Amino acid sequence: MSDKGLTLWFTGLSGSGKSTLAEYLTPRLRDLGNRVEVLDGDEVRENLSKGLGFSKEDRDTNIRRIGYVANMLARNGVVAITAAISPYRALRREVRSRAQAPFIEVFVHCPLDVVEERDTKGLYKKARAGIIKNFTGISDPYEPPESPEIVVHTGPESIEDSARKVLAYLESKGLVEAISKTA
Ligand code: ADX
Repeated sequence: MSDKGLTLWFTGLSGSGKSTLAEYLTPRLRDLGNRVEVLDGDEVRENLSKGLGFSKEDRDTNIRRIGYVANMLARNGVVAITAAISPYRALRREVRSRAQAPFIEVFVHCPLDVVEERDTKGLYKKARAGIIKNFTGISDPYEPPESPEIVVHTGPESIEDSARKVLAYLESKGLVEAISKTA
Protein backbone atom coordinates (compact mmCIF):
# COMPACT_ATOMS: atom_id res chain seq x y z
CA MET A 1 0.00 0.00 0.00
CA SER A 2 1.40 3.39 -0.99
CA ASP A 3 1.20 6.28 1.45
CA LYS A 4 2.24 8.98 -0.99
CA GLY A 5 -0.67 11.36 -0.81
CA LEU A 6 -1.30 14.04 -3.37
CA THR A 7 -4.02 16.20 -4.81
CA LEU A 8 -5.02 15.77 -8.42
CA TRP A 9 -6.87 19.01 -9.08
CA PHE A 10 -9.05 18.80 -12.17
CA THR A 11 -10.31 22.04 -13.66
CA GLY A 12 -12.40 22.55 -16.78
CA LEU A 13 -15.79 23.51 -18.13
CA SER A 14 -19.01 21.77 -17.12
CA GLY A 15 -19.28 18.64 -19.25
CA SER A 16 -15.57 18.55 -20.09
CA GLY A 17 -15.20 15.11 -18.52
CA LYS A 18 -13.70 15.86 -15.10
CA SER A 19 -15.97 13.48 -13.18
CA THR A 20 -15.78 10.76 -15.82
CA LEU A 21 -11.99 10.87 -15.82
CA ALA A 22 -11.88 10.91 -12.01
CA GLU A 23 -14.12 7.81 -11.87
CA TYR A 24 -12.09 6.10 -14.54
CA LEU A 25 -8.79 6.76 -12.77
CA THR A 26 -9.95 5.73 -9.30
CA PRO A 27 -9.83 1.92 -9.66
CA ARG A 28 -6.61 2.17 -11.67
CA LEU A 29 -4.90 4.16 -8.94
CA ARG A 30 -6.23 1.69 -6.35
CA ASP A 31 -4.74 -1.15 -8.36
CA LEU A 32 -1.39 0.63 -8.03
CA GLY A 33 -1.78 0.48 -4.24
CA ASN A 34 -3.15 3.95 -3.52
CA ARG A 35 -6.00 5.03 -1.32
CA VAL A 36 -8.19 7.30 -3.42
CA GLU A 37 -11.05 9.70 -2.70
CA VAL A 38 -12.92 11.80 -5.25
CA LEU A 39 -14.37 15.19 -4.35
CA ASP A 40 -16.80 15.63 -7.20
CA GLY A 41 -18.30 19.08 -7.83
CA ASP A 42 -21.92 17.96 -8.11
CA GLU A 43 -21.60 15.66 -5.09
CA VAL A 44 -19.89 18.28 -2.92
CA ARG A 45 -22.68 20.71 -3.74
CA GLU A 46 -25.18 18.14 -2.43
CA ASN A 47 -23.55 17.95 1.00
CA LEU A 48 -20.39 19.85 2.00
CA SER A 49 -21.45 22.93 0.00
CA LYS A 50 -25.22 22.50 0.11
CA GLY A 51 -26.97 25.84 -0.26
CA LEU A 52 -24.17 27.55 -2.15
CA GLY A 53 -24.93 29.07 -5.54
CA PHE A 54 -22.78 30.21 -8.44
CA SER A 55 -21.86 33.78 -7.59
CA LYS A 56 -18.12 34.41 -7.50
CA GLU A 57 -18.26 34.48 -3.72
CA ASP A 58 -20.09 31.15 -3.47
CA ARG A 59 -17.84 29.48 -6.00
CA ASP A 60 -14.81 30.72 -4.06
CA THR A 61 -16.23 29.29 -0.84
CA ASN A 62 -16.94 25.99 -2.58
CA ILE A 63 -13.40 25.77 -3.93
CA ARG A 64 -11.86 26.69 -0.56
CA ARG A 65 -13.85 23.88 1.09
CA ILE A 66 -12.83 21.36 -1.55
CA GLY A 67 -9.21 22.49 -1.25
CA TYR A 68 -9.34 22.18 2.52
CA VAL A 69 -10.67 18.62 2.49
CA ALA A 70 -8.41 17.53 -0.38
CA ASN A 71 -5.40 18.81 1.53
CA MET A 72 -6.38 16.91 4.68
CA LEU A 73 -6.70 13.72 2.70
CA ALA A 74 -3.53 14.25 0.68
CA ARG A 75 -1.34 14.96 3.70
CA ASN A 76 -2.59 11.69 5.20
CA GLY A 77 -1.48 9.57 2.29
CA VAL A 78 -4.61 9.64 0.15
CA VAL A 79 -4.76 10.49 -3.54
CA ALA A 80 -7.44 13.19 -3.46
CA ILE A 81 -9.00 13.85 -6.84
CA THR A 82 -11.10 16.98 -7.15
CA ALA A 83 -13.51 17.47 -10.02
CA ALA A 84 -15.03 20.94 -9.82
CA ILE A 85 -15.00 23.60 -12.54
CA SER A 86 -12.87 25.85 -10.29
CA PRO A 87 -13.01 28.66 -12.84
CA TYR A 88 -10.84 31.23 -11.08
CA ARG A 89 -7.07 31.18 -11.34
CA ALA A 90 -6.57 33.06 -8.08
CA LEU A 91 -8.55 30.48 -6.12
CA ARG A 92 -6.71 27.57 -7.67
CA ARG A 93 -3.46 29.35 -6.79
CA GLU A 94 -4.70 29.83 -3.24
CA VAL A 95 -5.57 26.17 -2.66
CA ARG A 96 -2.26 25.15 -4.22
CA SER A 97 -0.37 27.50 -1.90
CA ARG A 98 -1.96 25.81 1.11
CA ALA A 99 -1.21 22.28 -0.05
CA GLN A 100 0.97 20.17 2.27
CA ALA A 101 1.41 17.37 -0.25
CA PRO A 102 2.11 17.44 -4.01
CA PHE A 103 -0.53 19.40 -5.87
CA ILE A 104 -1.01 18.44 -9.50
CA GLU A 105 -3.26 20.64 -11.60
CA VAL A 106 -4.91 18.87 -14.51
CA PHE A 107 -6.52 21.04 -17.16
CA VAL A 108 -9.40 18.98 -18.56
CA HIS A 109 -9.60 20.87 -21.79
CA CYS A 110 -12.56 20.57 -24.10
CA PRO A 111 -13.59 23.40 -26.45
CA LEU A 112 -16.81 25.20 -25.58
CA ASP A 113 -18.49 24.27 -28.87
CA VAL A 114 -17.88 20.56 -28.11
CA VAL A 115 -19.24 20.61 -24.54
CA GLU A 116 -22.14 22.71 -25.73
CA GLU A 117 -22.89 20.29 -28.52
CA ARG A 118 -22.74 17.32 -26.10
CA ASP A 119 -24.76 19.20 -23.45
CA THR A 120 -25.07 16.06 -21.32
CA LYS A 121 -27.11 17.78 -18.60
CA GLY A 122 -29.03 20.13 -20.92
CA LEU A 123 -27.65 23.11 -19.03
CA TYR A 124 -25.89 24.91 -21.90
CA LYS A 125 -29.18 25.20 -23.75
CA LYS A 126 -30.77 26.72 -20.67
CA ALA A 127 -27.80 29.04 -20.19
CA ARG A 128 -28.05 30.26 -23.81
CA ALA A 129 -31.75 30.85 -23.32
CA GLY A 130 -30.99 32.89 -20.20
CA ILE A 131 -32.90 30.46 -17.97
CA ILE A 132 -29.71 29.78 -16.01
CA LYS A 133 -27.70 32.88 -15.23
CA ASN A 134 -23.94 33.13 -14.68
CA PHE A 135 -23.20 29.88 -16.45
CA THR A 136 -19.49 29.15 -16.80
CA GLY A 137 -18.26 29.66 -20.35
CA ILE A 138 -21.51 31.31 -21.47
CA SER A 139 -22.27 34.13 -19.10
CA ASP A 140 -19.60 33.66 -16.44
CA PRO A 141 -15.81 33.46 -16.80
CA TYR A 142 -13.58 30.43 -17.08
CA GLU A 143 -9.90 31.21 -16.63
CA PRO A 144 -7.80 28.42 -18.14
CA PRO A 145 -4.69 27.42 -16.22
CA GLU A 146 -1.47 29.07 -17.40
CA SER A 147 0.94 26.33 -16.36
CA PRO A 148 -0.92 23.18 -15.33
CA GLU A 149 1.19 20.09 -14.67
CA ILE A 150 -1.00 18.10 -17.07
CA VAL A 151 -3.35 18.97 -19.94
CA VAL A 152 -5.78 16.42 -21.32
CA HIS A 153 -7.85 17.09 -24.42
CA THR A 154 -11.12 15.29 -23.88
CA GLY A 155 -12.49 16.36 -27.26
CA PRO A 156 -10.19 14.36 -29.54
CA GLU A 157 -8.62 12.02 -26.95
CA SER A 158 -10.24 8.85 -25.68
CA ILE A 159 -10.69 8.51 -21.93
CA GLU A 160 -8.03 5.79 -21.97
CA ASP A 161 -5.57 8.25 -23.56
CA SER A 162 -6.36 10.98 -21.04
CA ALA A 163 -6.04 8.57 -18.12
CA ARG A 164 -2.77 7.20 -19.49
CA LYS A 165 -1.40 10.75 -19.68
CA VAL A 166 -2.24 11.40 -16.03
CA LEU A 167 -0.80 8.08 -14.85
CA ALA A 168 2.35 8.52 -16.94
CA TYR A 169 2.94 11.94 -15.39
CA LEU A 170 2.47 10.63 -11.84
CA GLU A 171 4.72 7.68 -12.56
CA SER A 172 7.43 9.90 -14.08
CA LYS A 173 7.48 11.98 -10.90
CA GLY A 174 7.61 8.90 -8.68
CA LEU A 175 4.23 9.77 -7.18
CA VAL A 176 2.66 6.40 -7.96
CA GLU A 177 4.09 2.93 -8.42
CA ALA A 178 5.13 2.10 -11.96
CA ILE A 179 2.40 0.10 -13.65
CA SER A 180 4.94 -2.52 -14.76
CA LYS A 181 6.06 -3.13 -11.16
CA THR A 182 2.62 -4.12 -9.96
CA ALA A 183 1.97 -6.50 -12.85
S1 ADX B 1 -17.53 25.67 -9.27
O1 ADX B 1 -17.55 26.85 -10.18
O2 ADX B 1 -17.95 26.00 -7.92
O3 ADX B 1 -16.24 24.95 -9.32
P1 ADX B 1 -18.91 23.15 -9.49
O4 ADX B 1 -17.96 22.29 -10.24
O5 ADX B 1 -19.00 23.02 -8.04
O6 ADX B 1 -18.63 24.69 -9.92
O7 ADX B 1 -20.37 22.93 -10.07
C1 ADX B 1 -20.57 22.93 -11.45
C2 ADX B 1 -21.79 22.12 -11.84
O8 ADX B 1 -22.96 22.74 -11.36
C3 ADX B 1 -21.92 22.06 -13.35
O9 ADX B 1 -21.32 20.91 -13.90
C4 ADX B 1 -23.41 22.08 -13.57
O10 ADX B 1 -23.92 20.77 -13.54
C5 ADX B 1 -23.96 22.80 -12.37
N1 ADX B 1 -24.30 24.23 -12.56
C6 ADX B 1 -25.50 24.79 -12.24
N2 ADX B 1 -25.49 26.11 -12.45
C7 ADX B 1 -24.26 26.42 -12.94
C8 ADX B 1 -23.65 27.65 -13.35
N3 ADX B 1 -24.29 28.81 -13.29
N4 ADX B 1 -22.37 27.60 -13.81
C9 ADX B 1 -21.72 26.43 -13.85
N5 ADX B 1 -22.25 25.25 -13.48
C10 ADX B 1 -23.51 25.23 -13.01
